[in-house]
Amino acid sequence: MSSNSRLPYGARAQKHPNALVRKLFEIAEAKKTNVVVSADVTTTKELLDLADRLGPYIAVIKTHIDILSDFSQETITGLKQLAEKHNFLIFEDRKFVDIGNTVQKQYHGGVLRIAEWAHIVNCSILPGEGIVEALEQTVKAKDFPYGSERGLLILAEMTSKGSLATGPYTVSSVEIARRHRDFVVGFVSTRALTDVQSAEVPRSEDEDFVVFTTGVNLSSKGDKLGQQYQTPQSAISRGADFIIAGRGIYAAADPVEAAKQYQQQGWEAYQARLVQ
Ligand code: 5BU
Repeated sequence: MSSNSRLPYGARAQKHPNALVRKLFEIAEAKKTNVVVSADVTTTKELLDLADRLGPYIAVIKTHIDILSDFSQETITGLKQLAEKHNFLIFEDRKFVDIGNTVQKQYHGGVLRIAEWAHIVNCSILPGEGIVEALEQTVKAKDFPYGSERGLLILAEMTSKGSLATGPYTVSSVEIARRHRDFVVGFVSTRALTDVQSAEVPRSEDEDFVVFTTGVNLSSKGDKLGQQYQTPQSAISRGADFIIAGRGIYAAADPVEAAKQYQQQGWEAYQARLVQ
């Protein structure tokens, strides 16, 4: 466990150089939640309805915008309004994995215009470091208006059975993140990666990457398609700063009650790991 994991979100917010991370930690502290709901529903109505009902209990909403059957401007406008209303951030789980020239178009343009509304996106480093540079260029462009409110997570590990995002791939993820600390705000991983040793890019004293952990579920161990779950307590004790739950919340009989339960358990586990 890193020393940062033992600090309160508020303290990390105060000394973090990245404006988006400061905002994220401030939200967590203000709302007493480290829950990210993965709102994997397939219509705009369901998505906005979930966002509005769960908004008070979450720090971030995670979307797969391309699974909506009726995506339109209304989807974006609605999500943005609810993010303001309930003070949460939007994370589009796009998992970019292509050459720089293509990901720039996928990020900024196209029908989804992800860069306009998603505070956070993620990418795999399978194509090499250029993918991070390309995405970073998009938000650093002079005419891009949301630059300081955009950040990238590197997909350093995956939760599915037999995942190949391990070993040298994970080490490279950390090295690339360390070289792009302006834009890479953290990782999607199943644990903190502060123990990753690299002679090439050693860990610096003041580095504070945010760890988002997917595959969190209170009542299930996995699904029939290879998903593997851990509990909020387990994820947070392994270094997760934010726990991501999908079906555990949105498919529950009462999603609001479920969100409150994840919020409580996530918050208690976070408090338990703080320096006493
Ligand atoms: P679930 O319903 O809690 O299993 O949903 C998990 C979500 O997190 C879903 O949107 C996945 O696409 C996403 N996910 C994941 O499950 N495992 C990973 O390693 C990554 C993303 Br990266």
